[in-house]
Amino acid sequence: ARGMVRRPSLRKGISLRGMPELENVEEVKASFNRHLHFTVGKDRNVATNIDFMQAISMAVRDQLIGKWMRTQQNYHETDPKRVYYLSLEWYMGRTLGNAMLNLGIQGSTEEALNQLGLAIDELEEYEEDAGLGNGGLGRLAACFIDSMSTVGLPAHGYGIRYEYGIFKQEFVDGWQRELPDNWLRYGNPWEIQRPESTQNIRMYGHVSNGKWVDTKQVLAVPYDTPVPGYKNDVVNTLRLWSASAPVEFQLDSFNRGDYMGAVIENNVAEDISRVLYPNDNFFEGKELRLKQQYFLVAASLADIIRRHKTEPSWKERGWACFPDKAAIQLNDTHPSLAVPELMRILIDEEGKDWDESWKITTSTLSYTNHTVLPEALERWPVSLFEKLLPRHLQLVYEINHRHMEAVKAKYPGDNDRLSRMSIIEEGGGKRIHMGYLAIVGTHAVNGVAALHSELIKKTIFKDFYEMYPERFQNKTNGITPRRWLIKANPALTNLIDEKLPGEKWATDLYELAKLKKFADDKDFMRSIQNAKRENKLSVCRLVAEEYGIELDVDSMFDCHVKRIHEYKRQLLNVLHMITRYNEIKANPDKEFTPRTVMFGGKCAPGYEMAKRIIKLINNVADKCNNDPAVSKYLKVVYFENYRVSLAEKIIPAVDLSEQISTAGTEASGTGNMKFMLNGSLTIGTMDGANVEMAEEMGLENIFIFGMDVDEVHALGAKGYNPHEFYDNNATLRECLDQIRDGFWSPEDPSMFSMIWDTLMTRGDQYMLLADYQSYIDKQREVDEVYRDQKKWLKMAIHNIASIGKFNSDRTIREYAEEIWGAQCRN
Ligand code: IMP
Ligand code: B1N
Repeated sequence: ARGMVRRPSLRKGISLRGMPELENVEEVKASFNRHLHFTVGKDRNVATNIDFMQAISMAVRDQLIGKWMRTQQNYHETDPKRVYYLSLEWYMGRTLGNAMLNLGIQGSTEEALNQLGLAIDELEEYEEDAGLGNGGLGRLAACFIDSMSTVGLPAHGYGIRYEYGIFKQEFVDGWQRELPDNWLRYGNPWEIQRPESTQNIRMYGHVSNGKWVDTKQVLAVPYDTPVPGYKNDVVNTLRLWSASAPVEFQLDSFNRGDYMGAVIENNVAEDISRVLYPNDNFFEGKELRLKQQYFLVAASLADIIRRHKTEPSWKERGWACFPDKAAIQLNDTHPSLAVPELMRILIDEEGKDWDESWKITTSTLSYTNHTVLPEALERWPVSLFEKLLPRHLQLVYEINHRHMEAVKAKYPGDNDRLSRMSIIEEGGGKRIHMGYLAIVGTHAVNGVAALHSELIKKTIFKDFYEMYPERFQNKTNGITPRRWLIKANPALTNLIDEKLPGEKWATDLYELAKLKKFADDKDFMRSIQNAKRENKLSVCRLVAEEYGIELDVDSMFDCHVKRIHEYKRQLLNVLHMITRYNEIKANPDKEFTPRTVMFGGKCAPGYEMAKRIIKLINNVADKCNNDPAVSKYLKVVYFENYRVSLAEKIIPAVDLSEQISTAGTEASGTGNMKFMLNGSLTIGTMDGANVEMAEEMGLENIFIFGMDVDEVHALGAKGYNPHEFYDNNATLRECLDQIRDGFWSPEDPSMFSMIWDTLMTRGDQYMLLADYQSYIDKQREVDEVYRDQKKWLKMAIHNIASIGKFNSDRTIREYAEEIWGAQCRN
């Protein structure tokens, strides 16, 4: 019949953790059939694969609902301290596979569908990614909410239900093209609309006699998604707000009798949750973005306060209990309007005085910084603020006034410091520095890796660290081993299960240290090699199907996947590929270690330089892949539309992970950890969490190259001149000249002149040339080790066994203990 999947599953026996239970199999079958019939409204003859996927999703969702209600009811009854994670981005990816895994019903579901002639792993491919994020920051929120449920924290995620997530990337002639991500087109079986919990949000207007009046209204309608912990019966909630126009929205137009016009104008209000801003590590000061931020903050705070007012502790102590019962984490400064908004609620609506309000606000809120890049720091023009949030602007001024008084009292006469520390930046149009506001208005600020947390104390927030040293903390990022190992890599999971029976390691990754004793074990090494090969073969099939390129499964899979950004230095990788190309062409009889260099990643639609870098990679790929003399040693693949679900396929198949940012620029990185967990070796700089990975695995097990942070700063201070490196390095010079002269763009010789200019005439901000030779040398060493598969495998096993620290459960326990004061129940 049409659209039916009849082949047996590719997933060979899902190990012990997913053993089908007969009872459950029957229940899943019945539930699937019921949903197909009654919810989807189709029978087997006309149902499509999307219908099947939706029916099985609802059957799985049903199994979550009871646990979900019991969890929430239990929170209500026991009234524990709750954690609220506010984020403009939630990069969740797909939900079905993860839900089955965490419920422990993978095996039963697979078996049930198998008996119905359907393959679960194929149906899973029909689910759209929830792409409500750009990259690391949004995916971190997703890993964190998985971990918060798994460690048993009473936690709630809050975000925006964007109608369009991160754009779909296509290549046209090697250039990136952006297409809208209409992820809700077929409906979303995982969300439940809660119109009864709608919040009314106000904006614009003005302040008169201390009152915020003449405001425009917009409704925030919540949609809840259940977030199950790993086999612990806990189900927390991710609540995403959708904008909707109230009846009064266009009252003027209605009154004028312009009914049609008024209804059509509703779009303006509903635009607030239309689309995710596609910037990573970049601040774009657009009014609509500020509206999104306020919309999230206002709706979430109102909902949080509404909830606490129904709790028993409130009846006894009122607002005094609030900081004891709620911890609100701000994911970067994007939701930092929470500071003035909570102050507004307390002062204007609850009638509290300033001091009490300030105490409640600062002791409830805390802030995570994710970047030191100046172009990413949010500095909103006061004029925009004044227009959209006039009352909040007054409050920010008052906060700054009191803050300035405190600075004066601590540093009498130090006027330089005073002006440096002002939340309001003067000169060239006043701006509000949201980072400073977030530090002043919270009790804790943390960086996301040890190096990064030290850097913010020494650079962007130095004055604030000197004034409030006790507020500054580190919380090294982590990743969830459920999605990134057990779900993504069943082959490796099975091997670990054989050595470490039981469920312990799935939540305590430190358990994997016990694998160290097998790093020399011949059988285990062979099994690990076979698992990697199996995963590589899957990617070979994918690449053959999608791009018609035949890959050599035994070549080294060298992989650079992340957002395209100059600081991440994809260009440095390109220089390595070109160097290789030139070397192969110059030495036709020489043998090389075969490599497949893989790229993946989107760039912001307006980022010109990044767009050229993408085109350059695609041109290099074409030339290498179509030259038989080169392609036997060097193939290049640029995966289109890299996203969470594609990462789950690629990462388990990789031999070498590229983590090559200029030291001091990548706050943490989390992709680095995903590769390490999946048995790739890393070539990288001493940046972000790479530093701690090197510490955990030992410098002998990672390929570290290039300048460290101190050297980068020293070179910058002394005056960096890329020409010195160009003049003194013939192979480097050849690569750069080729880029300048059109060797890589015969269709338009000046196509990449912008890249040349950036490096050679505009100062090479990220110091690629300074790290070039060190990188090339280290890549040679990588080749050598790869030829010694025994050594390679030993290192890979040792790396996997050293992953413990990078479990996001560990990160979340530290937040709970050291920032939130909340109890983990598991
Ligand atoms: P919320 O946390 O207020 O959004 O409510 C979520 C869930 O908590 C509800 O669906 C109930 O399970 C439970 N709950 C909240 N308030 C009450 C109450 O007053 N009585 C009983 N259960 C409640
Ligand atoms: O946050 C990740 C880190 O692992 C990465 O190193 C870091 O680059 C990333 C503005 C950002 N920092 N800042 C952003 C995203 C969107 C936006 O509009 C900034 N993303 C990061 C998790 O800690």
